[in-house]
Amino acid sequence: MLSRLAFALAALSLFSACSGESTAPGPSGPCSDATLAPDEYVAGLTRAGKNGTVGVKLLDALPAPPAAGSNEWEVQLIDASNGPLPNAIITKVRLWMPSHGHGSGVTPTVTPGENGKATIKALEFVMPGVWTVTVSAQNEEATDEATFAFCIDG
Ligand SMILES: [Cu+2]
Repeated sequence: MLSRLAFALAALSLFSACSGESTAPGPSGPCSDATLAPDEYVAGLTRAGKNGTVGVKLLDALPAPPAAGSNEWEVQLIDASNGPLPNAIITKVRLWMPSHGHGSGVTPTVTPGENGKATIKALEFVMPGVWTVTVSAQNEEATDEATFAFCIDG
């Protein structure tokens, strides 16, 4: 009798564990690959440079959050303390879909502005999913690159 009760309790706890899992919102949609952790878009989002020298601040995105189709970003090159780097320039902007292993097919254009700022146009996210945008930059002393990742909805 006691062992039956123990078994019933064990079965009940197993059941509740499973039902608990099933009610949790599971990953779904175009960005369900759990190995990729896209950024949550906010104006002013910063990404440090890989080498710790030239990072990028995403001042504004059009549309916001980034979406499928053609996007335009206002960015600013920044140092490790998020201060502007007036003499840094962007050398390359690369779009990539890590889970599919392909890029955009469209080369973004960069127009430099004041105080390390730049306008990046023709950011073409050609399909839904997680996209990375890697901004390569350099100043007098260093070259660096900073990468954003966003979930692009269909
Ligand atoms: Cu793709």
